[in-house]
Amino acid sequence: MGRLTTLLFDVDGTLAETEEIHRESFNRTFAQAGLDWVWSKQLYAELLKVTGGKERIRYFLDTYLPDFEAPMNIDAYIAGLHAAKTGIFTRTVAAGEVPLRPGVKRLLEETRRAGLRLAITTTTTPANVTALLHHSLSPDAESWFEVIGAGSVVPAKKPAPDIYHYVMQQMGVSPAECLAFEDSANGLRSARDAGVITLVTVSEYTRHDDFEGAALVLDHLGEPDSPFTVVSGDAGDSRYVTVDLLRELHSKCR
Ligand code: XBP
Ligand code: MG
Repeated sequence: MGRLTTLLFDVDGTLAETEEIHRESFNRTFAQAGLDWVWSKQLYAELLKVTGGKERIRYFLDTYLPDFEAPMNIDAYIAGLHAAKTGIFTRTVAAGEVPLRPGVKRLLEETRRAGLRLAITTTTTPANVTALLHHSLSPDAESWFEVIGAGSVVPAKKPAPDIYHYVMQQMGVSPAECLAFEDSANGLRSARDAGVITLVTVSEYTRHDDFEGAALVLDHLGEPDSPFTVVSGDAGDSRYVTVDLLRELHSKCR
């Protein structure tokens, strides 16, 4: 049985409720490009089943606008739209408009004091991670994470386990010594298929996902004055996530 040494954090929906900012960034990009595409909340909830912004645009076109003719090679066109969208998203984050979810900063600071190793395992574009860590967590926060596994650094995005395999390989750790934090069924599947125990905090677009296989499902990580609600699993007498709770969860699930 491995002792818990390493925590692996998803970004969108886990560190912060970012998907509405992504959706607005996509829509502003489409408008600036002279396109009449508008992704409503309802449509975006369906499109979120496809991870990766470029893959999501491609799925949208294939599914809803199969006759769309791009003014250039379609992959280059999508890449151009996505680069513009990333610029809008990172500028929004840099303006300080994206708060971290409850308990995230408190728990990260506690895990660092406890000597646990930290990494990021996300589908999102690296520039988005840099902006969020710098502007919403701390100017030096990128250095808190030994590896930032993000975007197209792996061939297959979540729910494939590639990003978890990549980050654990870069850190030289085994799945048995890790615990993952996720918010979606895609993310949970990715972590579980990589053999990693996973704690889920549901987010605004994922609260109705199937979280079978999660060690614990909460509404958020909690604060001393703002306890979490257990959606499924057993958190004992804990009312907010601490290093002790993570260690209990890890030893119980190995
Ligand atoms: C969530 C995603 C990302 C974001 C959009 O990533 O699937 O695609 O929705 O970001 P995770 P990009 O939950 O793994 O952090 O447009 O940069 O992909
Ligand atoms: Mg996520």
